[in-house]
Amino acid sequence: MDKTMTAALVVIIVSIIAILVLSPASAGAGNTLKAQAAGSASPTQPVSVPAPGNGTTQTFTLGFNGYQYTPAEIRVKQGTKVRIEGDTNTLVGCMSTVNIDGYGISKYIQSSDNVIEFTADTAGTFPIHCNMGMGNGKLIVEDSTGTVPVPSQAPVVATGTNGCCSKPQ
Ligand SMILES: [Cu+2]
Repeated sequence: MDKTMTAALVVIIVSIIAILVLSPASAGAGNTLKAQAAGSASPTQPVSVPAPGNGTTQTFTLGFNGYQYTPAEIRVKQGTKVRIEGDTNTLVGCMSTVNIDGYGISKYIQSSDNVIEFTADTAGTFPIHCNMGMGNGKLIVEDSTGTVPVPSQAPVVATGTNGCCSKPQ
């Protein structure tokens, strides 16, 4: 009798503990899953765009996949401070020099100095390319209405072979 009572009490106590422990845990797991779902959805979205002209800094890592820049497009709103960190593992050879037409940017990317910073104060589409016109990148700056004005310059057409840019020179 005593053993049975004790066993019954143990079962009840264990059950209560299990309910107390598992309930918050399962709720927490649910929240974690939701957070992960929200996080995993963002890479499929376009690059996040802050409110225009608020001076927010957006940071991008610019690399080269052997054919074009990654990301191929950098899209921001007018007034955003843009910080581009060049990937020195892939921006090699002629790709070490990153030019952004219309912003007067021509930057030699090296491990000791791989940052390009500017304020995207002019709306439009601006080609990003190496000194040989390769990389096929774009800086796209939306104006305050979310519109991108007609490109101020014709896109640069790559004329060489990709091989030249994939090896250090
Ligand atoms: Cu190149």
